Amino acid sequence: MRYAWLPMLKKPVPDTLQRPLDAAKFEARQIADPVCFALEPALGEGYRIEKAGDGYTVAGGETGVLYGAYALIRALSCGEALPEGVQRPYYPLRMINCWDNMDGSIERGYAGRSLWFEGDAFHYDPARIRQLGRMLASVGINVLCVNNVNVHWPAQQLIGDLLPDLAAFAGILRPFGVRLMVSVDFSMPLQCGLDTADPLDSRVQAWWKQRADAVYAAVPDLAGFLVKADSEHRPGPNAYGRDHAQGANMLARALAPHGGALVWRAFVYNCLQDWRDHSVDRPCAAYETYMPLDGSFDDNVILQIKNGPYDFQVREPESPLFFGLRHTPMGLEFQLAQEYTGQQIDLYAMPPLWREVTDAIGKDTVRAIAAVSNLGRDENWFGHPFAALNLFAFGLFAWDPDGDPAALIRCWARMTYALTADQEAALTDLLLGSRAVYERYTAPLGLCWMVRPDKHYGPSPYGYEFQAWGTYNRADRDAVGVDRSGRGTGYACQYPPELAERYADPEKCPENLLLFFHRLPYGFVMRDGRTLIQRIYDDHFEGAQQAEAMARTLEALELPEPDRSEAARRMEKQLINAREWRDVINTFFHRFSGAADEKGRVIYP
Ligand code: GCW
Repeated sequence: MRYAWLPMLKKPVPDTLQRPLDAAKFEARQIADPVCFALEPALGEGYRIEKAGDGYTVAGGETGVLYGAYALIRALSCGEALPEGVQRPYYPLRMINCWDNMDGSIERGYAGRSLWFEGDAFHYDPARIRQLGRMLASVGINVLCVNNVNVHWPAQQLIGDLLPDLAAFAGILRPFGVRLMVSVDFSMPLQCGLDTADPLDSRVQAWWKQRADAVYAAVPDLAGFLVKADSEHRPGPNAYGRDHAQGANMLARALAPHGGALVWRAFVYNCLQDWRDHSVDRPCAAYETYMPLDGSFDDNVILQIKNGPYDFQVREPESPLFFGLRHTPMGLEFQLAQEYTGQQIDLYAMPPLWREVTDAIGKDTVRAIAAVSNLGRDENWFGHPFAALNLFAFGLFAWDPDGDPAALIRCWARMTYALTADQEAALTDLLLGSRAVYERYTAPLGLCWMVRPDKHYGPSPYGYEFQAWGTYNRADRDAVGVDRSGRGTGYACQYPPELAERYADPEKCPENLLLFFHRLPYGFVMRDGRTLIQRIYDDHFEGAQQAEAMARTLEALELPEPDRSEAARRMEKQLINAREWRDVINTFFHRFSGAADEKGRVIYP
């Protein structure tokens, strides 16, 4: 088993080379020889690569020298110029959040079972975990949160009885520069004999302090705790009348003496909403919760915010918190696992999304970047062989957010397959365009949640309409969407004035967000003169057609096995999915609107 994007190297690392640097040297020397390595501890995660005679010198800190070895392999195998001068990561915290449960399942996992949990215990193949470490180091990912943010028993014990096992696991990844983080349960003191988890209770504070001390005695370099609190039935400070700053700071103070970070998720909303009530609008929730707390979080708290205000939907505006918070350290959360974006069956390459988000919010607005992992125990780690791209590119993007999405995709393709120039360009274009195609056949114009409940794969325009999750399209025979301008729920007003004004005006609102911000009649005339309903039909027909074209491109690539068959098998499913979306959504709107398709295509009655 090799890591996903280096099958091009002739020889896998022999098991005798257990030190990551020895392994990296072995790999780098397959590409270029001689390569000399120089340890310069002061460089930390940074590295410098220089041409030296026929070969190269790679200098760096303990982890930097590893990163440098992989950067050299990348540059040479992609035919790119060597990076000049000292290279350092843009974001100090580059993390994957693994939603792995201790029973071996993975919440929203689409690549098999957990790589390290099974049967309510740690259970893994150390050689494979070393491969994982190598894979993460090769793209600069430096933190792995080991368990699901929904902390299910016995995962609480990761910071209790299971500490020795956590320490052993950390020990395997440490030499690769990968530190662990643990998701903790805010109510844990209650399970350990206290009668409260109130963050202002001194016994609770002492309990967490003592816990943190024990954890750091076992894993001295733990990156910190990750917390999902008062969110989707998870316990939190609200139960005691305390706010999220009080909750987060209490935990942060227990970690502070050890240099740990407390990552607090901002994914907070009322998941018991009455669909009849139009006055509550879920996207407003996080801003309402956190804006009043701006400036009250301790320095070692990071508020981790999903890119959009809903939940990794196909198209969302950026969370208004990124524009509003001024005095709160923020982290940006993406999801590599394609929960709402094809589940590692349909193609969906994410680099264009990330770039769009950091361009919109300003890359220096956040100090940390995290992504929900798409890894699993499948032979190829990712289910779909191309889903590897998203982890590969995520690491490099977190290192350098100015990287060009197309270049990241091309680099991955080149390191993974030996393709002709034409094939490589075709694969790059296929992936680069995959997000737009998916958006077209599923949810154009910013319409969210028309997805099958629970599983989140396939169309179901009424699936979330009468539920408690705050996820409504409110379609009727005249119009569709929610008015989020000041005349409606007011969500658009959470943005700074210029943006708020743009979003609030259907004539100025970006078309791909039109139905996110507005409720519009089917006859609304779009900028190119088409009616809204015609645009909905066109997008679904064209999106499904583009998926067919993708299938033809894929076939022509003649990839090596087993990737060829695996990708083809998944593409067949993608086509079925695309047709299903096209027909279900078109029929849904046709039944309401009664409008015929101007082009006379088949819309089922
Ligand atoms: O998207 C939702 C998912 C949940 C997930 C939650 C979250 C871990 O459907 O499975 O729970 O988001 O981000 O907390």
